[in-house]
Amino acid sequence: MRCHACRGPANVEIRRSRTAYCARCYPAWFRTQVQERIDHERMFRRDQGILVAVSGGKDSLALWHALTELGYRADGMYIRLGIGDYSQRSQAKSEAFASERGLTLHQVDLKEAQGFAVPDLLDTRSGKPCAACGTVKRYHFNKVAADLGYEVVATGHNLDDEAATLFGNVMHWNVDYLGRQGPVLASTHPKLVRKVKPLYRLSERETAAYAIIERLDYILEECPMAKGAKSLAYKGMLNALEEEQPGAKYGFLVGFLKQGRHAVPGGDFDQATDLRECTRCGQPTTGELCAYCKMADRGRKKSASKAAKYAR
Ligand code: Q46
Ligand code: ZN
Repeated sequence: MRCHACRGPANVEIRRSRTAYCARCYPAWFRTQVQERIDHERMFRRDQGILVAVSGGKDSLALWHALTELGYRADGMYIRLGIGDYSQRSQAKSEAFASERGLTLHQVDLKEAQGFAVPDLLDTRSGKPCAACGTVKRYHFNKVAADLGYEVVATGHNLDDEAATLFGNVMHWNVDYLGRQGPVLASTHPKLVRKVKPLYRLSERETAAYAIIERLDYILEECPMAKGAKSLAYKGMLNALEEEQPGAKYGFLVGFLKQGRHAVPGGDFDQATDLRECTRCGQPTTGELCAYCKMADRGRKKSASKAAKYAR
């Protein structure tokens, strides 16, 4: 195949659009896709401060790289989740990325600041901490962004992530989540920062190709807690379908966003506005105590009982 831009030999094939690019032209194509989504979905403007949620993986580092190359004012934020060696290695990759480019990386150390780590949050039924970990991440990215005056939090969710989430929500008919799934989550409270996903139409393969061609040094291994997660099974199924029908994932997600979402209650996006402030931490919530504060209590208890066991 020939490169769609320069007609030289191609290196990266985009099967769903039957095009391909060489390694020299590919990064510009990728960044054009990102820019086009930012503009089309009115994610943010050039004069706004963006906080990128960084994990040390290819998606978040590719996003941070693309945004800075496109001239946006984007700082990073990393949460030390306390997941053993994996966390240490992903922290090192995130710090190296920032320092090599002179970028600002904010950090929160969960154990130090909150008295628990993600492995203290295992769910009794699933045996996994992922649902709670998601709450931890959303809470701290939002809080740091709001406290430091950023106008938007950008995450590296790609097409594969979004299609797998959609698949899971359809499988379980999570109508509430379906109504909220999209590339932009508006702010409905002064302490709730706007959330955006500029890579949502780019596949994991396309993001990986960008990271490799741009020589980004990212952590290759997956979080050890992800093993056996339902989302991985959904991704596997969607990949098998994609092999047979190039463009299936894209059609599934984009078709839903264009047509399906509006048919779901709450799908036109004006989220709950009856938010008040958590009596303990002051963050927006619908109840008296926010979900994070309740969960953090459980985490601290678990962490203390583990420490007592070791002391014996
Ligand atoms: S970091 Fe957290 Fe993920 Fe690890 S514990 Fe689960 S949710 S798998 S993206
Ligand atoms: Zn709270």
